[in-house]
Amino acid sequence: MKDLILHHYWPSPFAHKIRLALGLSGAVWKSVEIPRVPPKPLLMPLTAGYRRTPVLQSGADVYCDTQNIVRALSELTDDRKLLPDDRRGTILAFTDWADGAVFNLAARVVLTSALDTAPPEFIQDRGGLYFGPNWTPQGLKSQLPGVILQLAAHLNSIDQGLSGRGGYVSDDLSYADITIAYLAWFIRGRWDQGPEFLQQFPNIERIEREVHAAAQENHQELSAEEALVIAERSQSASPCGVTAQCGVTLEQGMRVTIKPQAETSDPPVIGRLRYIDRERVSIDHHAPEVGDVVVHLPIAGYQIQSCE
Ligand SMILES: N[C@@H](CCC(=O)N[C@@H](CS)C(=O)NCC(=O)O)C(=O)O
Repeated sequence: MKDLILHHYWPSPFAHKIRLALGLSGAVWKSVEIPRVPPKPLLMPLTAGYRRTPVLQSGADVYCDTQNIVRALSELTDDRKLLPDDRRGTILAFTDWADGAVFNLAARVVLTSALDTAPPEFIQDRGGLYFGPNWTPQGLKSQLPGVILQLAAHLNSIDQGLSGRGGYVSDDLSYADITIAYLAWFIRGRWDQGPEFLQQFPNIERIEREVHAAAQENHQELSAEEALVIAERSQSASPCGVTAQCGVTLEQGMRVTIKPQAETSDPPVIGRLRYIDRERVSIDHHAPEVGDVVVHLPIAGYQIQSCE
């Protein structure tokens, strides 16, 4: 297996999810630190425009979005612990909801409480990513009590789902539990009332402790420049082909743009369509710094459009 290279920064909650996943599967990985806000000049050549954190690189294959990264990780390491075959669909549906609805509420709480202290460019950037173009600081502040209530309602249902079982979908810890653990880690660490708020959810706190205790720490530092050289010297292992699907007219080789389905300020990812299955879309991308690479994104949650 090629080296697993994680492009991330340490305070990122989504990156923490993947660090926990790497830790639970016992993988050795390389850490490349990237900036918290654009520009990200040593990441963009790899990602064809994808700017979010984290990104997982394996040679000349570049995996964007944590749902996609976890699926790739389980394939690359041939380890089914995170996504056991008989629970895979349930876990992916749960984590999709948690990363969307629940994370968004947690991000609102964290960002609202940081409005007067965090650097303005950080607030501006994250507001556009998570709340669309029309958000205002006053709007966030006046909605805060209702947002906390919604967050507590969702966490309460997760907490109830955990009673009487070791993990969320079975007695063994899986990617579902990692998702619960990263949300708790984010709320605890970035909101001053987070530790007190979480005490209402003892099962979530237990999962947070157990996942962190089970995750092994096994990384080495790598420079962003070295990561680009590794991509340049590698060849993608990605398959080609666009599986026919009812009503879909996209074809291999078409130039496409890929953007999150939600209204966000994310720039589009642009490239030539290489591969599509039920879950993943892959595009060919070329940049002088890395030569030819293949960028992989999930299909669920992203809009793929021909731009020929
Ligand atoms: N759906 C994405 C969301 C990732 C995400 O929003 N990550 C945050 C950091 S926790 C981010 O990208 N923030 C902006 C940035 O890092 O430039 C995933 O699952 O990977």
